[in-house]
Amino acid sequence: MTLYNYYRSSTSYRVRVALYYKKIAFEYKPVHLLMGGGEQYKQEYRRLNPLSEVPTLVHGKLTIAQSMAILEYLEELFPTPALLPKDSYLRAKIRQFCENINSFMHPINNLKILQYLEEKHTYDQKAKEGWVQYWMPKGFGATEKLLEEFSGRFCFGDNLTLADLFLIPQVFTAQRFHVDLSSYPLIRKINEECLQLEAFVRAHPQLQIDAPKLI
Ligand SMILES: N[C@@H](CCC(=O)N[C@@H](CS)C(=O)NCC(=O)O)C(=O)O
Repeated sequence: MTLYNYYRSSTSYRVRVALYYKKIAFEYKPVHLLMGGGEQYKQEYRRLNPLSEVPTLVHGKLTIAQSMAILEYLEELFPTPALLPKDSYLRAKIRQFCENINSFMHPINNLKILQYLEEKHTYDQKAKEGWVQYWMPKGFGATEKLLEEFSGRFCFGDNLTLADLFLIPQVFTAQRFHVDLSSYPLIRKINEECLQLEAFVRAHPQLQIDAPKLI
């Protein structure tokens, strides 16, 4: 398998955790989202992903985009260790949780949206942070409510699920934009818990081959 991705892309981070957690060997192909106007726009990459986004998984002759679709594919091909429980209601609630992040929260902080605000509406870094800080808590509020009902050691009980793979990268992005997380004790607790796990350590943005070196 080959994963086209970018070190600090939260959607890429989700997939990396699954690959490490399920111990699936893969080749890491960096797609730099900023260099030279963004490698995601190169013709060669657009053939794999016409939306010009990461991640994209290539498995032999098969190409899959959209992190949720990739994760469901990996779960079906490599069911152990499971990232979804057997119970249909819980599976649906986990997908609801993931979609809150994927459909509501993530697009708000997506690079191309922020670039548009900068280019067309002259947003500077502070204004972009204000934008993210306005919207993201609405999603985290709904997330915390779900956690009050379903969480244990992790988002849904004591087993790791897809919900954790969506939450932790979103927290990473929130921290980049200095979103105040003090009102979300469960989110913070689960974030700390997950960051101890080997799969999250290995998938962490700062450890990826395309991450800038910290001096
Ligand atoms: N819903 C997609 C979103 C993918 C996405 O937006 N990826 C971002 C990085 S986190 C991206 O490639 N952005 C490129 C850009 O905005 O130009 C998924 O879950 O895979």
